[in-house]
Amino acid sequence: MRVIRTVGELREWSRAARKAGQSVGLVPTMGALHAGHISLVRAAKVSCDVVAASIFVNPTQFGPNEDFARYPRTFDEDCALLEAEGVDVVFAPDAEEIYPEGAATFVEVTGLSERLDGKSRPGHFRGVATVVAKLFIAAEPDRAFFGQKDAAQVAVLRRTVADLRLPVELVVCPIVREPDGLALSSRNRYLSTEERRQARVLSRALHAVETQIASGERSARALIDVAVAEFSREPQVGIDYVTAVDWATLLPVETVASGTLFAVAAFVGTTRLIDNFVVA
Ligand code: PAJ
Repeated sequence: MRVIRTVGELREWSRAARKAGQSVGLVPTMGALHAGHISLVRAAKVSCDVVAASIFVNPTQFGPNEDFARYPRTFDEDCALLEAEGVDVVFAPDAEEIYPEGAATFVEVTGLSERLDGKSRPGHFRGVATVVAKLFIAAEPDRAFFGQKDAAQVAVLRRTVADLRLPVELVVCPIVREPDGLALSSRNRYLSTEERRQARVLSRALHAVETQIASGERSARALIDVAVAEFSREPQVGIDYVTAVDWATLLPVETVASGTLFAVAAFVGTTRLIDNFVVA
C-alpha cells in the first residue's frame, strides 16, 4: 500500500490506473477508522479495480469551538486497517497541500448548507463541499463512497457534484451500528461509560418512529413527537434536531413517504451525535 502526500502524485497514480483500463474508487475519511469506514472501503473494493482512501482532518469543516484540535488521530492503526482491506493508496496530505498559502477558493452550497447539521454548525458544509471537491479534482475517481450516517452531507455533496458536473458517481452505503443500535462514529470514543449508555437513545428514538410508520402513521408531526417522547426518557441528552425532510432539499415534510429522511442530532455530554433512517 502506497502512502501519497501530494495532489500531483495522487493525480498521476489515478491517471495511470485509468490509462491501464482500471476503474478508480475513492473513500474520503478523516481517519480514526472504524467498521463504518471499513464498510465503505469494502464497497469500493467490490466495484472498483483500484481504491484510494484519504485521511485528512479537514480544518475548514470545524467551527471555532469544535473538536478539531482533539479529533482522534490514529494514522498508523488506520493504515494497518486499510492495508488489511487491500487498499492501494492512502492519500494523507498536510493542511498546506489542500489549502495552499493564501487559499481563498471555497465551494458553497447555498440553502442546503444552512439546514440540519449546517444550522447548528455554521460553515461546516462549506468546509465539507470544499474539501471533497478538492479530493475529487485531485483523485479523479470514477466512484466515491460515503455513509448514509452523514445523510445531510450526502445531500450537500450530491448537489455539489450535480452543480459542478463532476464526472464522479456517489455511492451511499448503509449505517453500520454497534450491537445495541448506536451508529459507529469516530466521536463515540469521547463518551464516558454513562454517556455511552445514554447515547443509545438516538437509535431507540428512530426505532420507535419506524415502528409507528410500520403501523401506518404518516404525519411528520406525530412521528417527531414519538421520537421526542423517547428522548425525554434520557433527560441528560439534549436534542439538537428531530426532523423529517426531503433527502434532496433537506426541507421539512408534513407527511412522510418513501424516500423521506428522518434524522436526529443530540448532545450526549458535550459530544454531538447524529443518526437517521430513510423511509422505505
Ligand atoms: P468521517 O467522519 O471520517 O467519515 C468518513 C465517511 O465514513 C463518511 O462518508 C461517513 O458518512 C462514513 N461513516 C461514518 N460513520 C459511519 C457508519 N457508522 N456507517 C457507515 N458509514 C459511516 O465524513 C467525513 O469524515 C468528512 O466530512 C469527509 C467526507 C471525509 C470530508 O472531510
